[in-house]
Amino acid sequence: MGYSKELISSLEERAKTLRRDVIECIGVGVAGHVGGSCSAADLLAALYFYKLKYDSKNPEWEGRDYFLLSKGHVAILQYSALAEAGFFPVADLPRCKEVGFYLQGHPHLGTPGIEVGTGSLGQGLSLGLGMALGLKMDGKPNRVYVMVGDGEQDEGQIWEAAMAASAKNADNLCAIIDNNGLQAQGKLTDRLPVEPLAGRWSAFGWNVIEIDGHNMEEIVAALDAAETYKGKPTAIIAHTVKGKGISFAENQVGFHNRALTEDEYRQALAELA
Ligand SMILES: Cc1ncc(C[n+]2csc(CCOP(=O)(O)OP(=O)(O)O)c2C)c(N)n1
Repeated sequence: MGYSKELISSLEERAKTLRRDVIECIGVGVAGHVGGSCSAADLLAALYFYKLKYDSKNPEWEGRDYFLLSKGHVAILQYSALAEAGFFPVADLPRCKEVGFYLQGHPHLGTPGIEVGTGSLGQGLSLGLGMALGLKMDGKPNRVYVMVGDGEQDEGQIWEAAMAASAKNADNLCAIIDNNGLQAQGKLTDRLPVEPLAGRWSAFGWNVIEIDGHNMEEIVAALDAAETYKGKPTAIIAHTVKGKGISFAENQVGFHNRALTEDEYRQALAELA
């Protein structure tokens, strides 16, 4: 696809660093969202270190692109990306969730690089659409990216936003669906199935791109294609594995938000070394 090996391997390395940051931040004996962070780590690495325009020393820079983590329960992954990108010190990550600290369990306004508060699932795409339409009205070229969980699509508000975005030709909006097949307590297929996903998004009027969400070349190509597509918003359906990169956590529902034992913590870091 024409991307240099150096670019792809540097982004893969970034993704590994993000996974390591997440594990170090969660630590031992305290619940943390290992699964949904690791499924989305490659996607966030490509967003923060390839695609998004930002100035980490001036988070309010007018020329920036907007990234909204609608599946806000994996805030820790976004904090890791923001810290590695220079928005705040990496050394602050382990203080996440400390009472009164600027890194809370879900993204909130006041943390450098966070555009909206999320965590109550279903709201991020509507918020992103509002931003995208506002940018269009002002004639600005900035783009808006929203990461949505696959289980999160059980929220009806997602589909209201999807319908409105295509009706308004919001081609500066890109939804990235982390399609890891699991939600908090089971498989989507056993709970509320969302397939056929590509057919649904395209029926709602979106340009749809399906990729392997752990293949860095496919990820950057999809982000580039979304940027140049005109007339419709783009949904990137990223097929991922919950817990990716940590063998004992991969595709395990228990690791949605489970505490790590000392042994698991050490093994996870060893696998991500
Ligand atoms: C409105 C709302 N209902 C319930 C929850 C609790 N909750 C947190 S994560 C989660 C599962 C989300 O599944 P998915 O979107 O697939 O996330 P992932 O598997 O990628 O972590 C639920 C139900 C919530 N945060 N918000």
